[in-house]
Amino acid sequence: MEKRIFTAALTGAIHTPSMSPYLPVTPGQLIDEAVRVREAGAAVAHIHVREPQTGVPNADQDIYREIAEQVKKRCDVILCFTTGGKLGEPVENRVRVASNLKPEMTSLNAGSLNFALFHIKDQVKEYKFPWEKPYLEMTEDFIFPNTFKTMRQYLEIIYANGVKPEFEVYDVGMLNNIAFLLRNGTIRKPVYLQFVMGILGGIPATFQNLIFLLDTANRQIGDFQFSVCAAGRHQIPLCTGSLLMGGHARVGLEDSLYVEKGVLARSSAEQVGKIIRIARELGIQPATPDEARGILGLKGLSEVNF
Ligand code: KMH
Ligand code: ZN
Repeated sequence: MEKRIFTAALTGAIHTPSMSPYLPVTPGQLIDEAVRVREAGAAVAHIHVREPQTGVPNADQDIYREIAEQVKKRCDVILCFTTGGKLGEPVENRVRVASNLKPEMTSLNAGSLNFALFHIKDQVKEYKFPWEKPYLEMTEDFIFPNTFKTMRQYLEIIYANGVKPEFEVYDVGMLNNIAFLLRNGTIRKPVYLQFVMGILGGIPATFQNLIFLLDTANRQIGDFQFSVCAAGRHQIPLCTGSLLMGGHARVGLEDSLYVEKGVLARSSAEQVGKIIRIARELGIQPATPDEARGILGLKGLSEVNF
């Protein structure tokens, strides 16, 4: 039986609290969600944090630490912390979690893009918090900055702290960025790619595009591990495509609030359960966290700073 890594992205920085009552916001909710997705079969939980009262995404180092320590007490899930943070977070804040917690893994966004959410603002009938609508609206004029200098500086910090970068690839040109940074020695092999498909400003979530991404990565990078996540209704189809093409899969409320058409997911664990049911039908088993550590070459929980 083939083992694949299932990741759950618990809250992210795209959706706002008015979009779903199930979006975890407080440290307690995020800790419980991390344990739940592990129980459902995920090996990795991708972590963003938010201001507990209002749900504004932030990069609060105390909240990251609280989540890391409490989750570690309760289960062995791999924690992959975001270095993307909220839209508009200063670049120097986003990477601090790598040096503070020295986790097994963080995200590393592989290039800049128009990260646009303004088109979803009308899906919400009534906003609970005054920050939500302006946060979505400002993205009409927003570039998510991940310059070559930022990527180099982040990678220096990440590797110095024994962290494995998970490269978030939103479009095909970002594979060129990774290939360049491999050639000049900034990135170390083995490479782990997370294809993030269907963001407005990035590559559309289609099977043709997934094949195009994989084909380009094969030519530009050579050997790599990859996972796929996709926005909204594309989540489960593209994750299934990844499994069929030899990849891993990421689900979670960061990427989609639904578990099926018109039905809000009550937890990221429901989406984990769904993709793992599909995987088993395909003869694929979920890797345990320790098996995922082996596949990705992670240092292990004994080496983290929490
Ligand atoms: N926060 C978004 C701009 C990551 O976690 O590194 C992108 C994001 C990626 O969530
Ligand atoms: Zn994220």
